[in-house]
Amino acid sequence: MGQRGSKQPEVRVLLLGLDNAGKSTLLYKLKYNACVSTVPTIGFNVEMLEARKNRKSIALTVWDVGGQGQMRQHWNSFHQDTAAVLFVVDSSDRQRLEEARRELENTLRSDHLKGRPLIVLANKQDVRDALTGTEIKDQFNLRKTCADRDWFVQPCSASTGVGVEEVFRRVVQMAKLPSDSGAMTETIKETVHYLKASRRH
Ligand SMILES: Nc1nc2c(ncn2[C@@H]2O[C@H](COP(=O)(O)OP(=O)(O)OP(=O)(O)O)[C@@H](O)[C@H]2O)c(=O)[nH]1
Ligand SMILES: [Mg+2]
Repeated sequence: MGQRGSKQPEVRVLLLGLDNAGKSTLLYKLKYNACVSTVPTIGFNVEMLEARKNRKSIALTVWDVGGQGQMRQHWNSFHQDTAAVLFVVDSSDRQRLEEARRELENTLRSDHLKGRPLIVLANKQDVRDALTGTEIKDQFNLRKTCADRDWFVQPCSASTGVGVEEVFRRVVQMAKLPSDSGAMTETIKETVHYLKASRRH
């Protein structure tokens, strides 16, 4: 999290979840209100969204990190200075729900994410027989796992846009504003440096 030259606070939001959950589709729906056709993300996508919080203009930097198996080991290099975590779940994929629960629990163990708000997005609600937000909340045992942080489950469809506006409002409402102005720039530099270095090997 940091501060830009215009003194507009920057708030870093992390989009995580298994591959195929719909993270990139959601990112572009939030940014362009368009249904963009995606390919699996190798690395990350990042977009800046403008918002208002406490009567101030803020910049939400949304980091969408690839969810495939080999990408998950890099998730922790994105944790630092995160103001809120958005964990996207494919609600129509009952078979991978347990895998998603495990990855979420691993993520929440990170020291960098201690006390950070969590929004679980029960995505793909347009698919017939998708699990509801309440079913996902219960299966993830969020009341217990998230006793030490603010959390919320938002049903949505990144494809149709249903619930996406609510996602945006929740993030702005729950994300903590930055306190350390230099940290965000340093984190971006470190992350880009790290990814460039790992591509060379
Ligand atoms: N029906 C439906 N399909 C969706 C929805 N959101 C995403 N999809 C589809 O799910 C597939 C995967 O979407 P992505 O956004 O690429 O998934 P991702 O989470 O970014 O995947 P990785 O980059 O591999 O981690 C695409 O075919 C999307 O069109 C949704 O709300 N409903
Ligand atoms: Mg993606």
